[in-house]
Amino acid sequence: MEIQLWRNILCPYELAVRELVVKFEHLIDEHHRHDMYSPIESVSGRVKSVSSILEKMQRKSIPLERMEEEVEDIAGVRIICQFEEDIETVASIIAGRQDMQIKSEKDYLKHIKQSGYRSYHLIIYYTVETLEGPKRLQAEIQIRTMAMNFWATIEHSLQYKYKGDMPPHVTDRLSKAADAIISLDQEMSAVRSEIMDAQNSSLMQSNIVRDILTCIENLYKVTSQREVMKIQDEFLRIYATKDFEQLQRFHRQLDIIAEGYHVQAV
Ligand code: 0O2
Repeated sequence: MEIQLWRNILCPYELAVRELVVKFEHLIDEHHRHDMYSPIESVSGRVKSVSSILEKMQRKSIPLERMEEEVEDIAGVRIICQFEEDIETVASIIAGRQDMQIKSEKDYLKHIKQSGYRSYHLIIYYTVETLEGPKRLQAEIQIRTMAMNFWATIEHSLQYKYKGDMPPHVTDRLSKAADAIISLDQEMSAVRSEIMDAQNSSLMQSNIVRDILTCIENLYKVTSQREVMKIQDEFLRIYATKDFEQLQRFHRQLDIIAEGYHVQAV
C-alpha cells in the first residue's frame, strides 16, 4: 500500500485518539473541579505504527481488506489508575457513556498472561466526523495501575530488545517482578482510604485557595485598594495557621462580600 493511502486510512484513527484522550482528561478535570478523587490518574494515546500493524497482520494472517475489522488496536488509549479498585470504576464509566460502545473486554487481571502481564482491555466502537461523513471505528482502551504500567513498559522494551527470544534468567526476573507488583498493588489498596483522604484534603485546599485568590483579584477591580489589602492580609494570616476550617469559613465570608459587589467568586 502506498504511504499516502496509509496516511488516509490512519487519519480518522489519529482524530479518534486525540478526541478520546481529551475526553478522559476532561473526566479527570471534572472530578477535581467537584473536589472528588479521580479514578483516572493520567491518560495517553497512540496510533499503531504501520510496521506494527503489518507485523500483527502477518502474525495473525489478516488480509489487507480485513485490516480495519481485525486489527482492533490501531487506535489505542491507555488509562492509568492509582489503585486496582479504580480500574472497575473506569470500566463502568466507559460502559455508561453514549459515545463509546463496548465491543469486547479482556481481563488480564483475572487471567494473568503467561508473561506476567496484567491490565484490563476494552475494545470500543467510536465514531469520528470526517470530510466523508461519520466513520465508526474501533479503539483499544487499556486500563491499568501505575505499578502494572511500570512493569508492562519495562517488559515491552525487553521484548523488543530480545525479539521474542528472552533469556530464561530475564524471564525469571520479570516473573518475580510481576509478583512484587501484585503485592505492591495489594499494599496500596490496603491504605487506599488514607491515601485518598490525604489527596482529597489537599485538592480541596488548593481549590479553595484558587477560588479565594480569584475572588480577591476580582474585588481589586470594584473596590478600594485599602479594602482589598485588608482582605488579602486576613487571607495570608489564616493560610499561615494551616487551619482548614478557618479557611473554609473565610471562603464563605468572602463569597458574601463578593456577592455584595456583584463580583463572581469563581
Ligand atoms: P503496542 O502497540 O506496541 O502496544 P496480541 O496477539 O497480543 O498482539 P491482541 O490479541 O490484540 O494482540 O491482544 P491483547 O492481548 O489485547 O494485546 C494488545 C496489547 O496489549 C499489546 O499491543 C500490548 O500493548 C499489550 N500487551 C499484551 N500482552 C502483553 C505482554 O505480555 N506484555 C506487555 N508489555 N504488553 C502486552 P502490541 O500489539 O504489543 O503493540
